[in-house]
Amino acid sequence: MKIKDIVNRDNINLQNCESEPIHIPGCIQQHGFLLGIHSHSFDITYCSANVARFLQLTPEQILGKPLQSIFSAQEAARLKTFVDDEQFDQSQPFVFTIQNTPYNTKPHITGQTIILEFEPFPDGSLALPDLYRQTQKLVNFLQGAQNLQQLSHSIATETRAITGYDRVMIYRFDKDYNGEVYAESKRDDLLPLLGHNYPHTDIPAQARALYLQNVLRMIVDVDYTPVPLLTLDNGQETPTLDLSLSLLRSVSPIHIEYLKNMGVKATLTISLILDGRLWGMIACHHYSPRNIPHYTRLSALLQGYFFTSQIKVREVADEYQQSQHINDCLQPLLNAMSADDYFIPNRHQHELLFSCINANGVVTKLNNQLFTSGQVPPAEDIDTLANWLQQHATDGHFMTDRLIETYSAAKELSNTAAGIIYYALTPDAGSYIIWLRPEMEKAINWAGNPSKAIVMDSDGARLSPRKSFELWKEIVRFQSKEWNKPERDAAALLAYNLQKQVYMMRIRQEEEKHRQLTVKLKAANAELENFNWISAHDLKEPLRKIQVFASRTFYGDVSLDVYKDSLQRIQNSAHRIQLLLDSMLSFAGMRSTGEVRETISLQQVTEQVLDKFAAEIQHTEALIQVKQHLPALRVIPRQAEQLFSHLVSNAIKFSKPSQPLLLIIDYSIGSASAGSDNSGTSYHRISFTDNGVGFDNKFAATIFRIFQILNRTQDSTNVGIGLAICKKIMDNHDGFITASSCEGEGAVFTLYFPAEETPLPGEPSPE
Ligand code: BLA
Repeated sequence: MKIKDIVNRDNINLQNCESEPIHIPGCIQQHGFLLGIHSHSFDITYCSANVARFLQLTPEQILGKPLQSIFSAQEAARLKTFVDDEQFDQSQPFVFTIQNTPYNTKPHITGQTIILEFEPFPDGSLALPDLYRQTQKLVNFLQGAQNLQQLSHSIATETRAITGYDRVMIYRFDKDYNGEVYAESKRDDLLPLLGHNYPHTDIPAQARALYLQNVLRMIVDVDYTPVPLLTLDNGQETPTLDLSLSLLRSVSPIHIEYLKNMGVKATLTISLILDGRLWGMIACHHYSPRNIPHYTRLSALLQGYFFTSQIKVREVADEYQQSQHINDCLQPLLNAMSADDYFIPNRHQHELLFSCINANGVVTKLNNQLFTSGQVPPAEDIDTLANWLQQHATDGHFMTDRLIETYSAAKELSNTAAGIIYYALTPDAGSYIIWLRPEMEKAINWAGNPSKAIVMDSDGARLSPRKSFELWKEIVRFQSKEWNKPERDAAALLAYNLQKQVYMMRIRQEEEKHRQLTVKLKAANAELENFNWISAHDLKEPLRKIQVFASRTFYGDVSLDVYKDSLQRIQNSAHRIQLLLDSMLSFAGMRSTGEVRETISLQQVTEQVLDKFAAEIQHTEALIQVKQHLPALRVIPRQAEQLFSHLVSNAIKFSKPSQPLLLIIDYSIGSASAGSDNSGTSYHRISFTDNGVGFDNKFAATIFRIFQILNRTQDSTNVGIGLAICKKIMDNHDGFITASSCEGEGAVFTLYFPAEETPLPGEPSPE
């Protein structure tokens, strides 16, 4: 039967190399040979074209033959046992002896083929490394290294000592698989690569996937000529042989070109795998061809395993230190929060609020009120950003160190908000917190310009790997420092605590509203009771009179005089009922709702009122003085006028018959008198001091009740509604009125208007 090779001749170039099927090249490196054996029949189905160099048998003499035709029956039986077990102890070299030459053999199975790779022992021996010494050293590194980087240097140095490569690097990936030479040990005369960065394209995704399966690879001589794999041509489609786990696998020609451009002749690469992800590699370079014995490879592998076992521990230790520090800052902050229900309104300037997670500024919005601290963008930019976050962070959380990637306006915010952590505090847009970090210009030392990693060849037909590995500095802009885990956790904890505060605040505000409502309801109830009493008592009295006098006119013979007198009395009573009903209606109509407050001058109001009473004032020779100019306040204009009218007309009404009225209107600002419920709050005080009849001071409180009449004057129009209305008006203005007097020596009525309306925290300030 004819023989054919299975070489993959797809045209691989730099544009399609991301999809190069590197696991099925169909050829191997030339320092060993390969046999493929059918796992059931044990017939030889594949062999590398160079078998004759090792076995003195041509492919034609081997292919299709049973295994025993090459190996002794005993060796063939050993292999069968291995296949049945599907177990293979990697630590022991699987030594096949063919024609009295021992070969280091790596058997493994792919599909229905057992792949046997044979390498002559490079130094002709099976020398065991000094494992005790190696382990001892590893333990010393462990104790001596302060951090991961120091440990990396020790591992690089020791791996170089064990393997003898010219350069050994610990190559570390970032989250996008760009890499950095994190630690390096090298021959003195070589230029250092330490700190150089390489773009992710240098090790494409399929290569990284393969290195997760196959953790140790060698290129013995980059100038090798690939050796084709051969199989019998049975006229069917050419098969492929998966060499993923193979050691001799021929390497991607692009990577070979890459190494040649670097001047490297041989490599050894060991995968560093952490939590199923490629964390990095131990990359060894040699500037002449190099092969190392089986046990030396295993020793190098041990370095890799030891190192990866330490990465997590070291990272956790580093992280622990950071979180310890953050916790130290967090605790006083949380204490302050639990001590103050209005922490943000009162203490949003607390520096720890942003410094504890190493942010440079923080923006908090609580019930639509904005609080900022540290370095923050202008308010209108905050609003736009917050709206965007509200729409895009549908789960109420967003975090980035490159806002510019998702938010186009971020460029203008780079000096405050290149990176952010956002938490919504309520489902609506009214409450949130955003921590901010400015951009951190970062210089990356690329080995060559990464955007020119692929350059056109001189003939333009093919692409070739970049030839320049010279230092190329890139300045990365519009990015902040990354938010690490302890910082992210602390932000989440703070946001959670603030959320609780916001909800508590809302509950308290609801409570306060209800409390105020209850007070109003109580007052309304008291009024109603008064009304009841009035209708039951005050109204009944004139009604009864009407009945009495009306019946007098119905029955018996009454004289005209009596008749007239009765009619007169009926008319008086009806008039009084009319008056009482009018007063009740006007009082009931005194509601604060619906009437808009305006800033008006109370001085002007007073002057208008005095004008209104000018005739009476003149008539009674009353003297009314405004001692201190009255201020302009936010009041309901109609009610202010009513209020001042009542107080002036009251003073006139209750002046002493023997002495003209002297009424002094005075103004001051300050807290309410000590002992009052409202002491401590600041008020505009307007007092009306007269020299009239006054009243017994025991009525100082009840005087404001509706239909309270203290001084039974001749005036039948007085139903005792004026002061009740005054009180009502002051209630409507969130203020109050007091009265005091010494009977016969005049009275003082004082109005208290709140000096400043302090809004509840979180509520918009009044218009
Ligand atoms: C493979 N590229 C690799 C490997 C390394 C690198 C370590 C693993 C193979 C090995 O050598 O064992 C890259 N080697 C480096 C880097 C340093 C180093 C960065 O020593 C730094 C000091 N390579 C390119 C481009 C492509 C490419 C542009 O630069 C294609 C888009 C491909 N690299 C490529 C391929 C492999 C590879 C296909 C797989 C080689 C194989 O295993 O067959």
